[in-house]
Amino acid sequence: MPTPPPDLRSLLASQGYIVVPSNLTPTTLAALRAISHNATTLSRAGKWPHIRTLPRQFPPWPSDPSLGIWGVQQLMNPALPGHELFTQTYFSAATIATVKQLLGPGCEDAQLVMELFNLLVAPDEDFELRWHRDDIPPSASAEEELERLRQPAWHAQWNLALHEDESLILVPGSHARARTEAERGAGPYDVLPGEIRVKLAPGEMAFYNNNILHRGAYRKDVERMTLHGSMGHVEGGALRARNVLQHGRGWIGRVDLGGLEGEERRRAEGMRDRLVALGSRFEETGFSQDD
Ligand SMILES: O=C(O)CCC(=O)C(=O)O
Repeated sequence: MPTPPPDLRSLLASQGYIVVPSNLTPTTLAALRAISHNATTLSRAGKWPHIRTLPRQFPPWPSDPSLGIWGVQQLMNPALPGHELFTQTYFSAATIATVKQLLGPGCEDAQLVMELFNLLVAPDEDFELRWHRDDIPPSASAEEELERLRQPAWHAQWNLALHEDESLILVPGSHARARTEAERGAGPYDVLPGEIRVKLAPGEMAFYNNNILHRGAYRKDVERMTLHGSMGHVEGGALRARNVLQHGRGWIGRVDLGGLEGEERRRAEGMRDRLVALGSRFEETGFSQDD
């Protein structure tokens, strides 16, 4: 009897992360590497202003790359060369199918919302992110953490590695509980009990709960090109609005879906329109974290 496919939603709920194949063909993987390399070169040369700059961990990032960069933002912005393939990759059938499984039984196209698609790259200097939860500040009490962690995630977030990547460090299970005393007392870059590095081969994706305790450790001499995306559910409302819109909003309505066809195109248009609508409802979202 064939082995049934793993229940990805249960696995994500228990571990806080999962690793799955992206089903990218070798040709698409090579093409994504080429446009990612080009986007990184433009960013380092000051010709693409939407970047993650050193030494800042959270948005808003300045657009001056002179201290170095660790990411390129807004891959689906039609002003970025290569946006067509980035956009096709974001809306790919394989990603949509996994996201729907993770968002729960009965999740339909009409409930999906376009969110972010960025690129994380090897920094110009070795650089580490502090332990954090994306949308809960470190000042939160245990009760406040639990209150937030008990709410449904209303989105799926992933890293899709174009080269081998083991930069993401997390504590499995920590998305479902408040920090322990040891975690609260630890330094920003300390080794935490139970931490693991998420190891991805080229073409693999890690989906993770963005409120799991996690950090990043990046080396300038280790190639990194990892697509960093998220997709939401319409029920996410204000919770997702801040998470997504703090990364900039001018590009959203302009995303070019001309490279998609039929059913895929209609689904993507609906997703984009729902993000535009979210932006109209939440004009001032502020930022999730202080840097
Ligand atoms: O580099 C990574 O994979 C993690 C990035 C991260 O933690 C963040 O953007 O908040």
